[in-house]
Amino acid sequence: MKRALITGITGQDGSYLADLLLHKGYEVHGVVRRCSTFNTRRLDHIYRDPHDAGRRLFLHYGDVSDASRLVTLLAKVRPDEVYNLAAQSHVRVSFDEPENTGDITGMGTTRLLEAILMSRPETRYYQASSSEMFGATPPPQDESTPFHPRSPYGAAKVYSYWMTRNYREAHGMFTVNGILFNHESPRRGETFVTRKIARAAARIARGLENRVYLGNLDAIRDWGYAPEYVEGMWRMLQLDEPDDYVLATGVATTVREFAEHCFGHVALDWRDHVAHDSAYLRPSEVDALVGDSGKAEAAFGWTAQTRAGDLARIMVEAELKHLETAKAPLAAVPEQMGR
Ligand code: NAP
Ligand code: G4F
Repeated sequence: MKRALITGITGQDGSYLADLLLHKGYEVHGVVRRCSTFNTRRLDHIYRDPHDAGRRLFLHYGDVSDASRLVTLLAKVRPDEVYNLAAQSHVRVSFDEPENTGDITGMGTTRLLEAILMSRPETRYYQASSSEMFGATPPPQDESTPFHPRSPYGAAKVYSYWMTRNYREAHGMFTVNGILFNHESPRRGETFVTRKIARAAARIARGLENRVYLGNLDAIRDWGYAPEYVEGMWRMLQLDEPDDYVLATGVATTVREFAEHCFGHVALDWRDHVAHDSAYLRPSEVDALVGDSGKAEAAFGWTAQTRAGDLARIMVEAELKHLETAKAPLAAVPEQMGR
């Protein structure tokens, strides 16, 4: 039985990756931050009581800011594959917390790579790199496009990208960068724009609120469906040789068009319900990200299947279902936190 360790297992991608690896018969170990509230909501459906015989999901407290903990964890688990998905992953928040973002999204990678090098260097390593690294460089973007990050988050991911390559070149480790364009799902964090819009469209359709405040509606993103992207992560670690790959749909959609899709799905006109708030603008914006994942298709046959219109439908449907089943509809995300 193969053994995998996932940092960021409680996040959107980590939870889908855990689903996939359990389905493939892996023993899955996840690093969870100690919180005063439960942060394992996205894992509820696969969680098994520690006393159950035969369980294959194991959660361990840890933090990528804590190097000694990563060393003891790697020595204990001795995984075949490590997926480093942990990050302060919100671009707007990275302008408020540049140092913390550098520590977690940047230095966290080095701490983890070093712990692997010390304990079991033959471990295969996946780094969650990002299209945000391309920043100001115009689309289409692929593996040879120069980086020009436009946020502390993007800069931290560029650092992690190069550290991942350096451990490959310097120490001969099997390390890969998956350069993933935006990918979304009903498990997306509530303050990312697709989830924020889908959630608002559903709540407005049910009469729970009337307006959603957004920032830049002109931004262009390449939005895919998260479960397809975690399959791509896994495939990268099954190749004969380590390399770096872009995963994207290749389709450009503006924030405005995504709002049109979501509100259209509940027969509403987005213009009646979307208002502007400059609090959601970034000090420097990434205007357009549209990826070319031809290299991944050629190397391991990966292509994105779901496009923005279908994604909007999936996300709005999930929000409507949630409202039907929730005992009391959850409160709106507080404005100050709703980045
Ligand atoms: P996410 O939902 O924000 O999940 C981030 C995960 O990192 C959460 O499990 C979070 O734990 C964990 N984390 C944060 N700080 C940590 C720390 N100090 N130590 C340990 N764990 C920590 O992000 P996602 O959308 O799943 O993305 C997964 C990865 O891919 C991230 O690295 C992200 O930057 C990158 N990425 C995402 C996209 C995308 O479109 N989704 C595109 C390109 C790259 P809590 O649950 O406790 O907060
Ligand atoms: O949903 P977003 O916050 O995602 P963003 O900034 O593209 O970052 C996501 O994708 C990256 C991959 O390219 C990941 F690496 C990163 O971890 C994260 O998952 O914003 C998308 C666009 C931006 O241009 C933003 O300015 O939507 C625009 N936007 C407009 N109004 C808004 C809002 N974004 C947010 N979060 N909230 C708004 O109200």
